[in-house]
Amino acid sequence: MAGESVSVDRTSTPPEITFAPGFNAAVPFIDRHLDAGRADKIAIRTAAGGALSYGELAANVNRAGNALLGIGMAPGERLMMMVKDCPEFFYLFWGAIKAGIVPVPVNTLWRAADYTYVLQDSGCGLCVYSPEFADEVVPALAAATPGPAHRFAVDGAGATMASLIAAASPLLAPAPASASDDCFWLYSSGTTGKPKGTVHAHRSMVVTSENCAVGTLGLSDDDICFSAAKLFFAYGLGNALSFPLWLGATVVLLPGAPTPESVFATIERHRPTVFFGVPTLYAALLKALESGDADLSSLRLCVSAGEALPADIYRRWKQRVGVDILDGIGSTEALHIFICNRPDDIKPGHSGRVVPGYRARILDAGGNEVNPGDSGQLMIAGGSTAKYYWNNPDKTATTMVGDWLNTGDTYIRDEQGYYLYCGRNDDMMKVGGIWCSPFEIEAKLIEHPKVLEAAVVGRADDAELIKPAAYIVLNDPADADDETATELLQHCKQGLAKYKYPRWFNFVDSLPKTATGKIQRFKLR
Ligand code: 3UK
Repeated sequence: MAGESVSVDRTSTPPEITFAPGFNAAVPFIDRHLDAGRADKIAIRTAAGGALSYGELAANVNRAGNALLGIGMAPGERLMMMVKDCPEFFYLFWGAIKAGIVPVPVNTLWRAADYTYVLQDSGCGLCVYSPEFADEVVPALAAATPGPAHRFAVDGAGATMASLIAAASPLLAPAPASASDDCFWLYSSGTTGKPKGTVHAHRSMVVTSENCAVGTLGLSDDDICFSAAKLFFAYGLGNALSFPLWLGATVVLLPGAPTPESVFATIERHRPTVFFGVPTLYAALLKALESGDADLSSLRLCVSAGEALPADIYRRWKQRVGVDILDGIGSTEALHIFICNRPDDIKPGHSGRVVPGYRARILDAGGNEVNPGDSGQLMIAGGSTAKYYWNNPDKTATTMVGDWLNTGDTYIRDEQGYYLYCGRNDDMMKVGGIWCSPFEIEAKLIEHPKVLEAAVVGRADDAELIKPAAYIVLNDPADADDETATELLQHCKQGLAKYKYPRWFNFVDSLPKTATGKIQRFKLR
């Protein structure tokens, strides 16, 4: 069946992917496994102990698709999902796609005002939410004008999505689509401005799975994947939903917040082979390992994305856990990682090299490609980039330029082709007329044993000139004094260019972050 819908020739690099006319992404990700003899293989395990086979998954995807059509959803209409990491997320997401409906998973940590905005912006016909999020979603549904015609909790009392799914037929033919048709949206989590509905085609998940999961990370159907990054995030959606289902592997779902306790308990119980996290979480896990122990022996590979992984965290993890963390940069617009370290090719403190299947260019202010060693704007191109931003032709025009996607990141490529992250373009500082990367200073601060996390932003001094200011979370808050500030200053002056040392040290309890763990430097400015 999959052979008919999409074929992949892996004898070339990048692999050649050919989509058949009528291609619907649900066919190779869900239905193919029945033909491939995986009906009884476990597709999904839940942290609490549930297990679901590929056969059951396929039947429930069909039921969900039929339930959505039964409610009156029409092909092309949007389904807004505020759903935690659970099997129903899979049923709804894939059931919608199979029925030609467009799922739009959104951040489950948002507040009512954010939901009101996306309910209106998307013009969705149905909103489905986990009851845990009702306090924020229900008021948003009341406030949205116009709001969706239909709304259901996933489960709980009364008529729920779960009861509609259970009552629906397990047979559903895929809606004919094409590789370039709209398939699903994700709202990109910008640090400024309103979130933008980022529209992905049916081909996108096939391309990220082949380029990243198969071609770069080397995952296979033997792997058990566990992503601390949630499914609503493009990173989590790849790690835990598209990659395992492309490979015929198994995914472990943790519905709640990823804390060191819950992450370690899940790894010990389900013994995943691959773990996906963000740098902040790796730092917290390392801190927890200082005073406790955890059996992480099942892991063969760890992956980090979302923000740059400091070399110090990479080294400490490698030393303590004995496993590499592969850092890679991805984005909602590219859907997943497009520059990445590889199991046999790691440059700590760097994002790695371009993932086969993507092209990258670093441009100066005049739009010309810079020389190796010089910084500029990173542009990327490849088969998984978003088609457009919903309702936002201006942002579409400035971000998606022909085949190229403007990442908004400043990068340096060295002679060997390794990419070094230098910050968001909007976070870069000019200090004494020279570009200065907050990330470089943060990485230096994090090396200091007293520092847990650090964020650096530009602040104007008495002369109204921008200088770096540091916000620091200490491992031990009792260390917050002038003596520590002096120690950190000395530490920064060793090894950093003179203009780069922070002029102010602010000790704080926590740093403002997006739901996906990115430091919101603009909040500190
Ligand atoms: C930054 C990184 C340095 C960078 C994402 C993996 O993060 C993801 O998507 P978002 O749309 O943010 C994209 C922006 O985040 N970034 C991400 N990874 C790194 N910076 N090193 C990294 N390793 O500014 C980028 O433009 O939230 C990550 C897979 C899918 C994703 N959507």
